[in-house]
Amino acid sequence: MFDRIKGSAMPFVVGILGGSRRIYATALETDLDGVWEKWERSKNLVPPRLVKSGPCQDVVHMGDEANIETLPAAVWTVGHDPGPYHTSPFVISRDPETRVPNVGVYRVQVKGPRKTGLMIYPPRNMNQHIRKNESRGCATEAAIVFGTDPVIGLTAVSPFPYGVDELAAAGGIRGEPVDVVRCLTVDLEVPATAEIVVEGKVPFQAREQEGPFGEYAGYMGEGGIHPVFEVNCITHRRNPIYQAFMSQMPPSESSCIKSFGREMEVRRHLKNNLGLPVHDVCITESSGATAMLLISMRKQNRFQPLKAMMGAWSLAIGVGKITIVMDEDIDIRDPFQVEWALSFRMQPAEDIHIVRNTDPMALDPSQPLKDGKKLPPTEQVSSKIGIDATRKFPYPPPSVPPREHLERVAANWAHYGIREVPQPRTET
Ligand SMILES: Cc1cc2nc3c(=O)[nH]c(=O)nc-3n(C[C@H](O)[C@H](O)[C@H](O)COP(=O)(O)O)c2cc1C
Ligand SMILES: [Mn+2]
Repeated sequence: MFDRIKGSAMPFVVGILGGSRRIYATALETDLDGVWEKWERSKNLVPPRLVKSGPCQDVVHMGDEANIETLPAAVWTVGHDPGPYHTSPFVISRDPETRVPNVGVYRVQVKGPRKTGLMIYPPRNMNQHIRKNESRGCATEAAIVFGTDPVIGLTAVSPFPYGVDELAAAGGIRGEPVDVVRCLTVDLEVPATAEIVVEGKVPFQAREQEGPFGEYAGYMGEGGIHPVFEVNCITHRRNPIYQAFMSQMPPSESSCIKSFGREMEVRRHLKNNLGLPVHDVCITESSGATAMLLISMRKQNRFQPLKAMMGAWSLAIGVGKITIVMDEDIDIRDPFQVEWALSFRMQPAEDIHIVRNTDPMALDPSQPLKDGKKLPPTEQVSSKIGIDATRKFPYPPPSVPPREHLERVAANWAHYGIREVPQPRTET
């Protein structure tokens, strides 16, 4: 938390939801092993509860008084970004037909005191609201919320199916409804205890250049044509705290959050839908939580490693440009062990599968050029590599002393007069 920000009275916090895997677990009020179970609770939707008033509306700035430039948004990639961005906006909007709300994180580029960009990828849920509204010539009302109960932030960055209200999913994780208050100028409800709420709309067909922005892959992205948002009013707590996500070059808060969510999605699909004996799934942060997918399994036959790769590739999330399947004794979160498995359980001529004509990863700068020019995302084609680094037949015993010996030595370490006591490696 930074509490002396030049040009703003508000303190600025960053890294509070995904500064590390431990922080992420803490945000869900559990430990690393409890994260999966907490997320499973998000399936029991608990609709929000409407209350009369809330601290998020203690202070109200209407019309020209509502200046979004007073919020302490940062310039993240100095020298490359055109200006400040809000990286942790929980954007709430509503389906005009079903009235079901949605919460998503879509970055907000500050463009003026009452005008911002809203970078929404085509498959995102809010796009459907905009499309439906614009088919009737209407604007799309939205509320941009900063600083909430952590479970709301974590559901807002997770892709629930269209039609699921992320606030109801957050209620499921919490085990009690999220209290919401009505907005003052738009037909929406926002979490009553939020720090800051910016109400406004995407005017009918308002689109403009958005970006460039320092992207998840660790390179600048050019941006593109995206919706524009106009501010009606800003409400906030009496002494609000402003929240941002650290993104850009991995590892980052963004890569931590994404890897957790995507690992759980791949694991759920491989285990629950395909019945594969998967032990662990890791999507590395160095790959922007996208490119490198590691799977360990206690395989029951020689076909399952390839099935696991294909199962993961068939998901819409586009992960695993490089996918490696290993036996369950390998700790796939330890790069040393992964390289050991690749070195001695894999034959390049036999165990590597290259699949062509697959969907590309967004913003992958290695995407091939055509006639020296970058192709637009819709015309890009990529490929995938899958490596089966599981043992194909019985192996000799590993060249390590018995585990009891190692544990006895570790337990006696201090007794030998050596001060630092290392943790014994219990994996073989
Ligand atoms: C730190 C962070 C920043 C993100 N920024 C954007 C963004 O600018 N635009 C976007 O379309 N998705 C972005 N996402 C992904 C969406 O938030 C995510 O897909 C979410 O599920 C969207 O909500 P929806 O499924 O209700 O559309 C970001 C995710 C994270 C973790
Ligand atoms: Mn959604």
